[in-house]
Amino acid sequence: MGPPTPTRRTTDPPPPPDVLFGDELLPRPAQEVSPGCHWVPGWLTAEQQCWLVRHHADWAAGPVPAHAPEVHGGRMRVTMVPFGWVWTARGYAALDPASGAVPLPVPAWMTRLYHRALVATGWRRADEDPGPAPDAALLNHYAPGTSMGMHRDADERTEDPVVSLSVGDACTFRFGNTTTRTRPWTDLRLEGGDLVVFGGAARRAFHGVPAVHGGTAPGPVAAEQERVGLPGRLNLTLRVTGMQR
Ligand SMILES: O=C(O)CCC(=O)C(=O)O
Repeated sequence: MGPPTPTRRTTDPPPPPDVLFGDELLPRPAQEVSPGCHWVPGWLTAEQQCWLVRHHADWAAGPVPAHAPEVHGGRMRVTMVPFGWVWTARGYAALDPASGAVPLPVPAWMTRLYHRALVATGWRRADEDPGPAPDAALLNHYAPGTSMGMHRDADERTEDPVVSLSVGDACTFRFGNTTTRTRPWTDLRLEGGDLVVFGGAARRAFHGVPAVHGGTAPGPVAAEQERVGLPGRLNLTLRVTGMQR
């Protein structure tokens, strides 16, 4: 379910061979990258991505404003908008330590996306109880040239899978192993619209984003990003923390 292939008129000049035989025209089947890590290319439509881009500024304004958290004395390069719980390097907090504000609740549409993503990747059947709702979401913005180091999602008290959605520019997503930040790992090129879900044996695997590839967003999404002044990549992650209030 990728962006539509542009139709050519017979009077158009033939495309150059690098376009005619471009890698982007190869199908990208869903795959299990490593046991428990599932990748579904093109899961979000361009329209859904545009909607997320359009609303980013509303969420980024607060109550907990978009911010780059401090980790080990340094500032992350990615800005985050939290929903449900505020992620900090010391774990999840009910209030934003900087502003004292309570984050927005996780909206119903994110819960629906979480449950649909688990069905799409085989973690649940469509006809069974959908399981717990995500109670923490992070909307990350990667400006062009930014990255995220290798880390693992270890602050949640449950083993429920993490759902991760890409919007806008493509990135290199590095999915590693559960014991070290180093190899073995697999580098995936995630395009805008791709879904990754990791749970089970992959739930605590190290992962990161070493590169965002500027100017690669699907056409209509790039146009919306330009319109609202939000170049780069968005990533929405949905998690079940197991935290009690
Ligand atoms: O941007 C991504 O694809 C991954 C984000 C991530 O690793 C995180 O939020 O923990």
